[in-house]
Amino acid sequence: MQIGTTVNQFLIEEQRRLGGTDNDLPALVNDVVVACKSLSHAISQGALAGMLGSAGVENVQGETQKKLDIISNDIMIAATERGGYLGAMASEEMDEIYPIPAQYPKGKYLLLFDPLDGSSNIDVNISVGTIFSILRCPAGVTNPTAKDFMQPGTQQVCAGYALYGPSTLLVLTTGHGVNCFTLDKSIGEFVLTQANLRVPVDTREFAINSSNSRFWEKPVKRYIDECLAGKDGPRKENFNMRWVASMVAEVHRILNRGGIFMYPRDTKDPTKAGRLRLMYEANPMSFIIEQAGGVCSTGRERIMGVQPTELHQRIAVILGSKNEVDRVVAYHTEG
Ligand code: AFP
Repeated sequence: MQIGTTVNQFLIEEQRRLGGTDNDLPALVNDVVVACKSLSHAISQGALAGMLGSAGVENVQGETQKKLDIISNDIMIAATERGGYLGAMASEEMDEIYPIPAQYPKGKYLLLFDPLDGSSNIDVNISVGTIFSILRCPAGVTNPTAKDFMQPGTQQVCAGYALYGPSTLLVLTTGHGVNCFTLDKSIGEFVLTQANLRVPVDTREFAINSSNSRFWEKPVKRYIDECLAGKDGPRKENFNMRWVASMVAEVHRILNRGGIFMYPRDTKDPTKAGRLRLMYEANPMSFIIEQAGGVCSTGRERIMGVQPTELHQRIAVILGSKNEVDRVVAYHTEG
């Protein structure tokens, strides 16, 4: 019987191929993978296990937490806090960083995650995901604080997401390309199903929440209006639109067939630089998209080049097929 390449085998073989000797990173990713397998089961139970609905409390973002937001956060912590690979972790669902408890060994990595992205979809059975990013603890730091997490996206050593859809997928990069694994429930392992994913440089499909159009800045409005004008407009092409309201699902679609995803800065709340969070949404997704040949920008600068100042800071996100993102950036430059 042929068993595919598991995530752990893939990472160990990648280390061997690259001459790496760090077995902690594959082991840490394996702990994250265990959390994603557990989450996949919990999410698939839905109402049967009383998993749906609101938890009746708000998170640091001021958003009402779903029961599964809290459960998924707890699962990720429980799966990763004991391994000895982390100095601390940070989550969309926790105000402050989570230092590794004294009873467990500490390690050289920092883990950041959005444990349940797209959770507003969970009660209506639409795909959701988990996004994670791994940074190194700064040299000599044994008790990391929030300031040790303030590293630009270019410092990530690994990023990935799990997509809980018709099948459960894990997409991963360690800086050497992007690979996709599918959960084979008959053996309880994610096995390699797509190697070296590449984002097509061109697309005729955009993803944006158009209900915000009255708040958009001029360059974004110009780009979308041109797409909507179709063959009779300046683009001389018809465009399609998608909006799932789960970033993980949008990014996965773009990885597979191209596209441009936009959650730009807008005037809806001038105090916010955007809706999405830099550290555990924009940066890991940017690492993945860039590793697959795509482009990720705020419209004015490369997302992974942004120096973070706060753990939960928000940022504008325009990512996907190179030629379309470049066009939107050019429109921002033109003003
Ligand atoms: P939730 O996790 O609160 O559902 O937000 C999902 C998300 O962060 C991202 O995954 C979506 O692309 C985006 O927000 C959807 O935002 P809108 O609800 O404004 O469309």
